[in-house]
Amino acid sequence: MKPVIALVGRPNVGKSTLFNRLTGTRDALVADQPGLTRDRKYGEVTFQKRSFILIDTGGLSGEDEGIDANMAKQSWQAVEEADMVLFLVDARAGLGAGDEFIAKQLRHYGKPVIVVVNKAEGLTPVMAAVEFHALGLGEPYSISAEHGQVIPRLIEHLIPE
Ligand SMILES: Nc1nc2c(ncn2[C@@H]2O[C@H](COP(=O)(O)OP(=O)(O)O)[C@@H](O)[C@H]2O)c(=O)[nH]1
Ligand SMILES: [Mg+2]
Repeated sequence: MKPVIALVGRPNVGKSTLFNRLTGTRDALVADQPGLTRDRKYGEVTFQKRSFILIDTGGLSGEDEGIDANMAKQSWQAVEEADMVLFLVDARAGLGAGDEFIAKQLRHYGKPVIVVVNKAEGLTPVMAAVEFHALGLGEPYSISAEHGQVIPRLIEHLIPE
């Protein structure tokens, strides 16, 4: 079975940009993979000899009430389905209370989490990542979903051969 990786984070951090970049235009055919539902946005990523299923999610605001409640529920269900979580944060916006809320919730699931610092183009990876160490989820990994050059390295980092 292919590993399943969920993308979570606040709205506007670049989850869908990364999803689209990684999956291209191919929609995943996941009907025959047990444990996945059709309600969420899945994509299949193939890179070199690696292949995995990626789940895009709507975004977690920190409050997650009212109309955001269903979106949040979908996001946490994606985490439940996943073998690994990519927690996207925004280097330009910096660390916010919403990020801390998500980090706290993620700990309850006990899944491997990689903090991915997006929008890091033009910043040194170390500078972009520095404040996100405070999330307590390990070494943050800096990328630019829009500019994309570091994406192959991200995949190698996620699924070492
Ligand atoms: N500067 C910069 N902007 C980005 C990057 N990735 C995404 N964005 C922008 O951030 C905004 C939100 O992106 P989106 O993928 O919709 O975020 P989502 O809400 O987390 O899915 C859009 O305007 C993107 O163009 C990046 O690597 N660098
Ligand atoms: Mg999105």
